[in-house]
Amino acid sequence: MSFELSAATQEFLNREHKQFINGQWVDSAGTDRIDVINPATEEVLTSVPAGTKADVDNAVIAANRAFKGDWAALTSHQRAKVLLKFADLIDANIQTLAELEVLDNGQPLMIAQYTVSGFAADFIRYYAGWTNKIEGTTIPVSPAEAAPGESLSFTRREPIGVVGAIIPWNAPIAMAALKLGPSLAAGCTIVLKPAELAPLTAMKLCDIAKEAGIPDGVINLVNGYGADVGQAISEHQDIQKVSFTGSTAVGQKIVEASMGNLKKVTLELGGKSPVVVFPDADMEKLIPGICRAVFFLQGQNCMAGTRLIIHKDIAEAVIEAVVGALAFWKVGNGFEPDSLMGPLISAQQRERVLAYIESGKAEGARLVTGGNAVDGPGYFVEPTIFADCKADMKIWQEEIFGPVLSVMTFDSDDLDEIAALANDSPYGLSGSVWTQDISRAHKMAYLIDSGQVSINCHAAVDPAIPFGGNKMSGWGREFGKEGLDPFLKTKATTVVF
Ligand code: TAP
Repeated sequence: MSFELSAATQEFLNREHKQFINGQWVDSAGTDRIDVINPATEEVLTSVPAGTKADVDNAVIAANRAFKGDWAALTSHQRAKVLLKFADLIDANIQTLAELEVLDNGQPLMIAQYTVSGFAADFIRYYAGWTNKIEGTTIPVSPAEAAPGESLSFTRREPIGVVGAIIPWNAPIAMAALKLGPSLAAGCTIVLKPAELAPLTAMKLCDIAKEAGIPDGVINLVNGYGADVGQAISEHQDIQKVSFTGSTAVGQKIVEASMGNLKKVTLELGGKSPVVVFPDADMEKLIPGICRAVFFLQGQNCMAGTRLIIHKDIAEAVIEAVVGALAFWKVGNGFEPDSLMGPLISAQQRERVLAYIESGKAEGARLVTGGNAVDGPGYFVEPTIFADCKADMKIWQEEIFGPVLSVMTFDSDDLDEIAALANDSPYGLSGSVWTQDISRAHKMAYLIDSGQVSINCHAAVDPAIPFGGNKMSGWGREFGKEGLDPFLKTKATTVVF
């Protein structure tokens, strides 16, 4: 496989990577480094500092200064303008950012290009539009014994302060944009910790933000391990809010660590989303839809539709058609033009996924296709489908975060019974319903207990559509206007004339 990296990508890789604090790349207070591995080749691409609490302290000082200083001094129109420039420059750097994402995360180039432009840039642009629309309310009461017409009560929406953002490795640039967009639009400043397994595009975004004119200290990035840097952010007394995307287990640790100053916490956590299919589903939409729902990003996708709950009359035909469609889901290096599935992120993640596959076999599920690691360098795993699953199997209950679809059938018209199957999970992030019967579609969507339900598609995502989880899938919402609210606080003011 030969792919020539752009000069800008090569130049970025050749740099000595540091921490981005107060608008400058600076040395870490610690000396340890973390190798950044290409998951498709297992080669070391570069290394980043294993940051320390002292790095976080320095980043928070810079973020606090900018919060009260240069960032607060901009009008909302000026803030919008600089964010729009940031978005335009993300688009202008699409090739470098996409190449770095493929090298670092493994996803196919075409998907990386879409993520950079169709998601990250558009996400920043969407939130740039909110900067001058953050409004309070007037409240028609007469408090403090004022006569009617002789007082005014109103609210202001103010930025919450310095935000700590902790992100995972599965869609790195998308996750960084997800945190930067609403926090900066609200007027907050940020200390961002990328995942140690995929930090490169978040670092490149810091260069781009500086070029766009975002003042020094508004965006700070501290590389390092979650247990050190992530923990220091979660505990920090001068961070007012943590916005986290990652596993449920780490989300719980962050809640504990945040208690010292009762900082506000938003959590986007795991999922095990149901794909509920009725016999009248449109097969032309359904078959590619199931493949995308589960195999997009190699299944390392919190929204992945990994539990297929399908009427027994069509189950075998649909499974056969999905297996046929996998001919298009070629597994390979993300730079190969026809790859649709790259490697998993790490050897550890591959072992974890393979262990789930073994447990599926041991617990008696029927392996329909896949089930193996792919020979050669790289952490590739075949797209895998298990039929005849039972509700108590690990592959049915637990989030695998890999390319594994588990199938269970139903033989009933009782929507409550089908919904009980769909809701039999500690998670509640996404889900989809496939039918051409509009009443059944809406009733079923209503019954599914998750933050997002799609009808005749899976995981419809747009910057304007609120996204987040019920149950163990999280706290709060991101995206859309609701995604801005956690970065704002309300001040109620009353004046008596
Ligand atoms: P995690 O292990 O939870 O890691 C996420 C981030 O948290 C990483 O930056 C990690 O640092 C950091 N971290 C680890 N320990 C920490 C601690 N004690 N305190 C603070 N931060 C800590 O998740 P992952 O393996 O990267 O990602 C997979 C999980 O994320 C899946 O469960 C998936 O469902 C979920 N996810 C959810 C969503 C949404 S939107 N709901 C989106 C993507 C992924 P290091 O890894 O650098 O050590």
